[in-house]
Amino acid sequence: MTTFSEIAPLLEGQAIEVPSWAYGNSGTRFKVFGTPGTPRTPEEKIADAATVHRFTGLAPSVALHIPWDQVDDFAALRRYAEDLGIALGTVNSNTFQDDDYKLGALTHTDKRIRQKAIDHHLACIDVMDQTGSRDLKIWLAEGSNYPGQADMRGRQDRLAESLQTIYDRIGDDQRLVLEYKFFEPAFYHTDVPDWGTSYVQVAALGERAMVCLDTGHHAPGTNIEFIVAQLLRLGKLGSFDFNSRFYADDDLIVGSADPFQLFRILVECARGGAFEADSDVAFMLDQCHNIEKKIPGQIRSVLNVQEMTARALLLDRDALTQAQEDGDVLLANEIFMDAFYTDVRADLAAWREERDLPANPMRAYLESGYQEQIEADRVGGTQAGWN
Ligand code: PSV
Ligand code: MN
Ligand code: MN
Repeated sequence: MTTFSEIAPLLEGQAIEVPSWAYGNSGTRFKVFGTPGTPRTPEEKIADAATVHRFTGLAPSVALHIPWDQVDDFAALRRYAEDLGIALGTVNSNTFQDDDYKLGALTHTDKRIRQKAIDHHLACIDVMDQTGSRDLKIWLAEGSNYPGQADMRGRQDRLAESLQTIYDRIGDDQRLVLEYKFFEPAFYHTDVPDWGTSYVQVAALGERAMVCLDTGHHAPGTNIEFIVAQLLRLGKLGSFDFNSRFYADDDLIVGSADPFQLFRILVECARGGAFEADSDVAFMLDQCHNIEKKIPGQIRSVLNVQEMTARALLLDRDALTQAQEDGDVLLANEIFMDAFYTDVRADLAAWREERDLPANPMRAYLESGYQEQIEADRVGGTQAGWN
């Protein structure tokens, strides 16, 4: 049996990066509902991210999206964040909102457009140099809608070339993480649709190029924990974008649609050493809060990850290995499910109190007055950047 006090040290180091865009208004193509108190500036998004960290102790950094979080002085933005007790994290590029990129960006047949997309990534690296960010995260909206529309193979070659130029500019302490997504906005083929393609592309670049696994970017029924195991085995799992989905790229609160799937993913993380102090795996959220309040939505999200992490760490690995080696199918499954069904909420509340954190971060936030304050202060909050 593994006890809660045995896993407490591993929980200590848990850090879940929050996305700046989670604090902006977002929605679907049908409607973006405004939420009172929505940030109007990158600084206000950072202040909200810092608030999530203050109440949970779990979210010490916030990811930026360029140009959604464009400011004149990124060094000043970094100081602003640090004064609030958090760091600026992953920088996300954006090559999906410019008319030039309608038929591709890093894969485009036109050299001028490819260069424009490459230059945007180089500008993102300049930002990282100022913000102290380690990771450049690239998600590409590239692909085609109709068979015959594009030369899929030629696009892979151009992608490799463009990524190489970007990678060559990455600093010694920085990384390039390439995210995959099986469809949307392109519907016939996507240039980086799966972990295999992402792996092939980053493996060709070098050690500091890794795969980003967004939990919402797989076909229904995909065994995501298998992909986690494989990428950890290959030393190429750079980061997670956590969220939940029922149907497509829903970007719902992580752990809300299928907590058991989150548990299974985190079990493979534990198995693969991703919670060890020397692990480089970055845990991030990539979510939007379309109808719920954003800060409570983020608080619930990081708590869901913490709770499932605790349950995954409680898995009695020795007993499980024994049952597996004995070929005891049902016992192995029972041991696995026992960990999943363990209620860790009281232990986590006590654990937080020992660390001067509120036992119930959600309630503490709701009682803090922060929400009422931002709703009164901020008029005309901006959209997340897209919908
Ligand atoms: C689009 O699918 C997406 O949700 C990707 O997951 C990116 O990580 C995110 O947008 C931000 O660019
Ligand atoms: Mn993502
Ligand atoms: Mn997505």
